[in-house]
Amino acid sequence: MAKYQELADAIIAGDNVKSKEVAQKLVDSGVDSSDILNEGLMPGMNVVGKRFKANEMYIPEVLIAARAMHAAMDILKPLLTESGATSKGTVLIGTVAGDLHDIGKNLVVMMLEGGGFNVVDIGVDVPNEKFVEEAKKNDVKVIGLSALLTTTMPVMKEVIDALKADQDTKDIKVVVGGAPLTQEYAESIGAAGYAPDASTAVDVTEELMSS
Ligand code: B1M
Repeated sequence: MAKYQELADAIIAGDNVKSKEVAQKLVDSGVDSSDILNEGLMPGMNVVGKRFKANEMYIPEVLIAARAMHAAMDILKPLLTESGATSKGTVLIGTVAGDLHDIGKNLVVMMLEGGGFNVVDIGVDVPNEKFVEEAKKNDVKVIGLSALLTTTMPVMKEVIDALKADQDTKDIKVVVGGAPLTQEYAESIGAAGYAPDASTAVDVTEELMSS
């Protein structure tokens, strides 16, 4: 029987053919889809996150690992939905208005998905009111904002203020990230969390979801 470690290793190695094959073998041998997710896929992406943080893996390798994760997820997703397995919660994420940078945001999305969250990615250059609208449409507990420009950092505060001003979204926690940001800046604009990298974004989101 295929093993969880084999799946984790395929993801770390970025082998999308192998990750799909191992996930399928595990499913065929009767292993529960959430166990495959929790014991194979997530540990694999955890290692990727840690190595990326430690500069032992670089962006292209992380993207290739994410592709392998998605290949395995293609097998698991229908089964997870069927079995009613719940994710760790829904995160809405986007790059703020005026900002087109999305490489970092996409890494955060991949790590969050690999970490077991349901992610609604609304793209780049997102108007402030769209964050509020989408938060209402989806059952969102945490919102992630990304900004790479010093000129778009202040837009994050506008989004946070707009969420706080609306009765339906005022309690949603916001986590912010992007190269020019700091913990101090995040605090000064009223964000509930700050993550300097994609791996920390998963940890911070987990904390905010459970708080
Ligand atoms: Co632009 N750009 N860019 N750019 N660009 C920077 C950011 C810049 C620092 C380059 C420079 O001048 N040295 C500079 C900003 C200067 C400033 O604001 N002070 C800059 C500029 C000026 C511009 C333009 C204005 C250039 C122009 O047109 N004159 C223009 C603006 C367009 C716009 O957004 N309106 C522009 C355009 C572009 C491209 C389109 C060409 C391209 C973006 C392509 C894309 O994203 N699809 C681009 C790129 C690639 C860069 C650099 C080179 C790389 C950014 C990147 O992807 N880094 C960048 C210079 C640099 O950083 N060396 C630069 C890799 C990525 C993995 O890191 O995004 O930091 P990062 O994400 C990290 C963390 O920050 C964190 O996790 C990620 C993974 O660890 N993180 C989060 C990010 N978001 C998070 C959200 C979270 C949590 C963590 O929670 C939700």
